[in-house]
Amino acid sequence: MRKFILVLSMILTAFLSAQQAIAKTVKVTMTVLETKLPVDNEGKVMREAWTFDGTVPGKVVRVREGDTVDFTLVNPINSSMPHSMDFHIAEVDVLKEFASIAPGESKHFTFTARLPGVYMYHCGAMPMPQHIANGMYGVIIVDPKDTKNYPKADREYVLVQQQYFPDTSDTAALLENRGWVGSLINGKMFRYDPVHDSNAKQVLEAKPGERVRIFFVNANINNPVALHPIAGLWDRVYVGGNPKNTLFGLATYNVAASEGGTFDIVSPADRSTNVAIVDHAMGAAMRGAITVLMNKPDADPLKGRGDQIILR
Ligand SMILES: [Cu+2]
Repeated sequence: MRKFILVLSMILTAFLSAQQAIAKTVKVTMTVLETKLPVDNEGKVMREAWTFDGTVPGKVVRVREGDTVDFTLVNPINSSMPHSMDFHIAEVDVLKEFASIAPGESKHFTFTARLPGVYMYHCGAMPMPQHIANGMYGVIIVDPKDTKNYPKADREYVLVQQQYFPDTSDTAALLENRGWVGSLINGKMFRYDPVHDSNAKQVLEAKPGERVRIFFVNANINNPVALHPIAGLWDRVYVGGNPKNTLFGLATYNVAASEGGTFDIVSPADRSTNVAIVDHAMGAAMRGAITVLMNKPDADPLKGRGDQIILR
C-alpha cells in the first residue's frame, strides 16, 4: 500500500511539473490610438474612435489556461486623455493594475489566466461608458487545458457586438440608453451581411458539416444580446466560454452586457446552406447585428483559421 502511494505521488508530481512546464508567459503590448473610423461598410459614416492599436475591436489575445499574461499599455504623449485596461479574466487590484494612466505614461502588469473562457477587455477610464462606446474593447480567449468535452472546431470566428451612439460625449444619454442608432459587429453595422448591405465585403465561411465555433462578446453599453443563428441551432453553448459550463441544443442564448461565450454550430453535411447569426432583439438586428455564415463546398480554406478568426 505504501509503495502504491509512493508511485502515485511520483506520477502526480511528474504530471504537475509537466503541466507547469507547458504554461507560458505571453507578452502583450497595446498602444492607445485616438482616431476616427467608419461604422458603415461604405466608409462614409465616421465615428470618434479611441482604440487599442487602431482597430475596433482591439486585437484578439489568445492564451491557454494557466498561462501568464505579461501586459503593457502605452498611452502616447499625444493622447487627449487618460486610459486604462481591464481584462475580465485578470484577478488583480482594480485600484492598482486597472488604474488609468495619463498621456505619456505606460502601465505594466501580469496576471494568470486561471480559467478557460472568452472574456471582454476594455478601457475603464472615466467616463467609462464613453471610452467603451468609442471602441476601447476587445476579446481575450483562454483555451481550455481539458478538451475531453470540447470537440475540435473546424473553423473559429470572433464576433463582438456594440451599440453605436453617434454622440458619445453625452454620457447621460449613454447611461439612459438614449440615441443609439446602430449595432456594430466587429466595429461596423451589417459588417458581414451583404443581404442587408450590398457594401458588405465579407461573410463567415465554412464547408457543409463543419463545426464552426463563434467566440462572442457583448460589448454593448447596456443591452443584452439574444444570440440566435437563423436557420440553424447552437449545437453547444459554452457559457462564459468554459467547457465546464456546456449547454446542448439551443436556438437562442441571452448574453449579458460584458459577457463572453463560445457557440458551436454544425450545418447539414449534405448540402450548402446559409445561416444568419443575429441578435434577435429586433432593435439590434435591424440596426446592424446580422452576420451571414455561408456553408459551401468551396469555402475559403483560410477563413476561420489563424489570423482570420477575426475578419477585418
Ligand atoms: Cu480609454
